[in-house]
Amino acid sequence: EDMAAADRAVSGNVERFDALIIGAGFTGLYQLHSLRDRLGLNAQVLEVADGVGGTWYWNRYPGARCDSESHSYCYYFSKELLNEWEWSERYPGQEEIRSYLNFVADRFDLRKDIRLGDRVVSARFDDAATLWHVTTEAGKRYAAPFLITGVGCLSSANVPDIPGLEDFKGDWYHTGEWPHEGVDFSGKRVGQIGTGSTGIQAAPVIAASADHLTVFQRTANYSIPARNHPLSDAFKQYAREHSDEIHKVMISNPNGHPFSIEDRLVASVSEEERQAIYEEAWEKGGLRFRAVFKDLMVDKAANDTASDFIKSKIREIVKDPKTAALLSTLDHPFGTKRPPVDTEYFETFNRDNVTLIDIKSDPIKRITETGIETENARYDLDIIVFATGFDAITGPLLRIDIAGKDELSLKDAWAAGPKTYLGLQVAGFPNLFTVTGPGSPSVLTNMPVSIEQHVDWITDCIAKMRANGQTRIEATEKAAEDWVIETNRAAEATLLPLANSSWYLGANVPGKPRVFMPYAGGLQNYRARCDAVADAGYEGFVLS
Ligand code: N01
Repeated sequence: EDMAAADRAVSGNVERFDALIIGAGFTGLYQLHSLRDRLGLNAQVLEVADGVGGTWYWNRYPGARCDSESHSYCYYFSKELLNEWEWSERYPGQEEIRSYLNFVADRFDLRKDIRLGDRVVSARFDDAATLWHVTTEAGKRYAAPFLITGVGCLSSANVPDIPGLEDFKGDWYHTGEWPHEGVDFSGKRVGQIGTGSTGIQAAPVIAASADHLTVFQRTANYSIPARNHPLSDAFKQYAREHSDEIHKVMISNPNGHPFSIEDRLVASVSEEERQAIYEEAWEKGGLRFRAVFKDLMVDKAANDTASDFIKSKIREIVKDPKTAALLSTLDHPFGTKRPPVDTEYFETFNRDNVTLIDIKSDPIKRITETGIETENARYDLDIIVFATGFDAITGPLLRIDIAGKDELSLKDAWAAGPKTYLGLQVAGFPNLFTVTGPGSPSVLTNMPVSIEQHVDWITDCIAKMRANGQTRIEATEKAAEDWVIETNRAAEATLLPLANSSWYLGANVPGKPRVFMPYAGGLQNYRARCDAVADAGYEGFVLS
């Protein structure tokens, strides 16, 4: 009877599929492959960009590179794929990751089931027919019983609402929507707003070609040197031959990276040893720095030792004492905002053509025809770069007009902050799966590892439903409420909520509810929980 209702609901100009997937990044590509090639479903990916790659399609700003090490920033579901692809550097650059995802799209013949260049604007659930109706900007209409979002956590650009931007006579760009032809900075006076991971990567590269770079800093940031380098043949061979072991490390630790957190406390070593450990980690570089002690993210006193070490490094590197002080006056513990990884970021402030402006003490008042005006000064600029981040995690979902049962909109359901069960489903929105959704570890981890876990869980779930003749799965309100409590509890057990201006909390977007969005209890624990829920017959979900 359901099928009959579904068929009635589908009129001539609605294309019908078994599953619709939004986004052709890491998530969408693997989800399509899994549903189509493992389960034999007729699945379709809808993507706004003119190519695959997701985050790595859009973020073409100067210096764009991943902070995860390349041998871990890829899919592990296929041995063949692992063997066929070779990364060139310790950290993969934007263009190399984009090439990789294009390679994956070709390798698994995915393109024929991906529609590019059209934005999904709405998704509405037809309760009687158990069918999601999806509409795009171009007016295309699709329908499928399952809808899976692979829209990413950091894909909704946040351009701050600064008065006067429309008057600016120069050019301005947000790093997350960078022009494909690139930007020529030579001979230009460039202003950059934002000193997060993006700004910290971009500033050294912009400074190298601009006439002058002015960095507008609201909140100073920690950063660890990346120490990027070409990968040796020996390492490439090692990574290929040990992929099982590397993968095991990645899925059994809290953050999905290919290294374990050292099983020692800061207080368990002498001050001298501690200093030597930090020095060595600083020399090795990258996010591994955070893993040298197990209590850095849970004990403020322990964290202070790492923070102090980094502050002293900043003061050592930056020659001008006033600039050094601005860069090393930090208002949050190390790691409570996503720690950036850099190539010569602090060194950049020793260049003659770079100025740091503290907009905490002298806030930006407006943008004028000729540049940026603060309360106390004017800066003439030819180009403004907004490295101002994203409406993270919930933004990409909420900009689609999603409505579940009884016309309940996702916006209303999440008015006080996101509420999901396991970050995978929202009560009242049957058969909608949100890959790396709020309430899942997502951005606190090496993303491809989290993505593979979600995609595998969803694919297994749909496979089991089909085997059992079930057509609908929905998280219960109670399970979602309990999960919100657990997500809060997990965050409270760490120092993470101490960063007041963190995008993890939504604090970077005015008016956004302040809720710690990702699940901080660790990817390995989260994975075990998801598996246990499935093994218990999808506890907390209602299936029919
Ligand atoms: O964005 P951010 P991002 N006026 O939100 C400032 C991932 N990523 O694009 O801290 C003035 O971190 C804001 O200041 P404040 C990674 O997970 C990964 O840099 O809010 N300033 C901050 O300095 C990362 O965390 C990689 O006071 C304003 C900056 O802009 C996430 O993406 C590379 C402002 C925004 O920092 C986001 O990073 C890049 C305003 N109105 C990114 N609004 C790799 O893996 C914001 N700011 C390499």
